[in-house]
Amino acid sequence: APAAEQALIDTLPPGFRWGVATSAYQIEGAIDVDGRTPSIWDTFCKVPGAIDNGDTGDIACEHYTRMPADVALIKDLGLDTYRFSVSWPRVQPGGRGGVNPAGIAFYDRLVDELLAQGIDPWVTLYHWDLPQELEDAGGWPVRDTAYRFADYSMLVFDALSDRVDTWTTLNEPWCSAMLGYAYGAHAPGRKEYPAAVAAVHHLLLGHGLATERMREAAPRKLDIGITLNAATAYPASDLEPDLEAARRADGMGARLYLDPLVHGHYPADVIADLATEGIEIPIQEGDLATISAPFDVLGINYYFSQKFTGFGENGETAGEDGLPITRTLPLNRPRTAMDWEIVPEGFTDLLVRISKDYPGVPMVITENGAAFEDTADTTGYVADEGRTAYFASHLAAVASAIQQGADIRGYLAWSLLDNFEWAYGYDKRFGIVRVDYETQARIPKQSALYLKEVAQQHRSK
Ligand code: GBH
Repeated sequence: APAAEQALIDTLPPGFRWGVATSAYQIEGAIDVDGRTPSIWDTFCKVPGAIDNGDTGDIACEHYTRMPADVALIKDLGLDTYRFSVSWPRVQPGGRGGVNPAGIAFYDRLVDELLAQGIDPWVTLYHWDLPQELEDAGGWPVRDTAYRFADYSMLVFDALSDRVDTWTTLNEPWCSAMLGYAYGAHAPGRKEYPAAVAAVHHLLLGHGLATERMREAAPRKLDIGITLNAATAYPASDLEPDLEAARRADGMGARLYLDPLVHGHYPADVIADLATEGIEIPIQEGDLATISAPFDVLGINYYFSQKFTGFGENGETAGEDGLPITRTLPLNRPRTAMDWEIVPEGFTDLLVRISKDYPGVPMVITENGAAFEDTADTTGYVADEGRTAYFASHLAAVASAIQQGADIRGYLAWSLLDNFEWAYGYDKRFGIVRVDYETQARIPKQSALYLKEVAQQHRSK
């Protein structure tokens, strides 16, 4: 890493956690074995045009059968934490009723394998694979789904909490709600904005219900939390419409989640914005107390930040619908293969800001990483300088935030393996380990060795 970045990385505090993350549908494959039923992603992948190249998670990285070797890989990389998600339709087919012994057995073996290798297991209960039967009953826009989620969570908790210390309820509820129900880019592919806002509330309610029940049943002190995707929304200028656009983007992207979780109320400005569109959050009595149940760790997934303007192309400040314009403008930075701009200082700004506005909430970076068009040499080695540089600059950004007072306890890279990148299919590679999809061979990239070294150096200090 450049000297200035390395100097910052050297200041990361003792006890800082190093790891990698994955999610079930993106790596497991084996979609129809051991009693698993379809999730909304199995269904969505069959919709023509929904996924680039017509890709599906049917086979993915075959992690379901290759799990022990994948755990050995994490061990070889010298990382101390592995964050994985549990597939709801494996553990509780159809989303209701008792546990499916064959389904939970996989995670039982995974946890044992991790512990045997000295790796700390970190469970995410929901990384977007809702059982299709629950979507058929209305999905997240329907209140009952929150209760179904809490019941499912307890099935997993009862099976694994004797060995797992760290629990995340939801991964990025913004994505589940907005990409899934407003923009239609993710499963279930609906485009119904009011339903998406209801989904936000029911996801948060599900988080709160599950948190309360897990806390109650916890056999010892455990870390329970939620993971949010967040970014810094920079205004394009100090002009009122630009400031307003950044406020709205930050409101819908971050505060709509953080405020109820930490402060126990939805942000008044966002409620007012929604009201102008005739949308009301379906809050019932007691919901906000449940949603703001104390939690131990806030997971932050960061990829990039954006600049916002409230002006349209012709200087207008309202769209044809009469609503204010919120539009992104380029920051003119280098981009990853996702076309996402590389904005490490947006990471620092985000973390410092969260630590000020939501004090007393310890954070862990539960995902950070980048897709690049990796090329392998004749030996298969992948010299992914772009990704390696991305990790270095973003680790330095985390260290800088800590210097400025943010309480950040660890860093988990996204992702262990190249995998099924949702609507982009297998074309976009986020892995620190290359997957050859013909042979399923795993080939560590340069960035994996970089992370191994940084973690080693840090521990030896
Ligand atoms: C994560 O989502 C996922 O948790 C993970 O499964 C996935 O593989 C990984 O990222 C890589 O994509 O301009 O409207 O898109 C991150 C998804 C992408 C959500 C950027 C916020 C910015 C808002 N994030 N997005 S938008």
